[in-house]
Amino acid sequence: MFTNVIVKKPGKSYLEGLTTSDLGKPDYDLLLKQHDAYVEALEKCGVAVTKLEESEEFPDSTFVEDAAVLTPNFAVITNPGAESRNAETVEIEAVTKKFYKKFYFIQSPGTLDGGDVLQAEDHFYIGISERTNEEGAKQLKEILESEGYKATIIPLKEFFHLKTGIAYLGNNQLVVAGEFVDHPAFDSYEKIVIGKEDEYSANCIRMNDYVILPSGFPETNRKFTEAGYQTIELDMSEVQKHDGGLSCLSLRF
Ligand code: CIR
Repeated sequence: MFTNVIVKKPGKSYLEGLTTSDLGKPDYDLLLKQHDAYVEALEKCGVAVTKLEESEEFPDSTFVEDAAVLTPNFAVITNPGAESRNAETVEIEAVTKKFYKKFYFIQSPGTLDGGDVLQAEDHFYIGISERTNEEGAKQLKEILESEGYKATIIPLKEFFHLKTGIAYLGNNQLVVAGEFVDHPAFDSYEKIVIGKEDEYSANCIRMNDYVILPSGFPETNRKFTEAGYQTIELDMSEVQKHDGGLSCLSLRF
């Protein structure tokens, strides 16, 4: 069960943020509406939502997931791999201090984005990506193992972040797309496989009694419903334009 979530309103500078997509310029007013709907959906899932104000100096800072890895007993402040995002951790460290006493830090030359970290019960998977380097992944693995968790490092081939293509729903069930469908690291899980054309919907979040997924993927929704989950669909078009997904917009703990 999650009881808390941290989100951050996107600023106007979001439009100047990082992206590799060719989906066009985001519409800021629509983005704000989509962000409000996201917060509303989280509230429906029964969590207390801490809402941070926008900060124009950090265009990508609405993607709060990348600045920390939160577990029940401790917080890890990351060292985000994109230069323009690196200092987003200052605010996230300050706000997580309201909830946590025990902190760890990923240190340079290690870099790590929270989007590269997936927790499945007591096992963490850590992607090595354009943003998370081997040193950062190793540091996190050591921290997690020192706290009694298992940790596996997964070098990525295609996905932007690990969680771009994988989600954990609970009950030993993973949602997997692309390079993770046949990845041996996930052999012991029951898998809901997402096809190539629905890949964006692999970044979904299990929030207490619900699974939240992006709208426009009826096949994914059907698979989740058949697996027994109640679903909430959210329009994520303006977030997707800047390489973001549902998980990126919140820290859940
Ligand atoms: C970036 O390039 O950093 C942002 N435009 C998107 C970050 C998405 N975050 C995530 O997948 N955890």
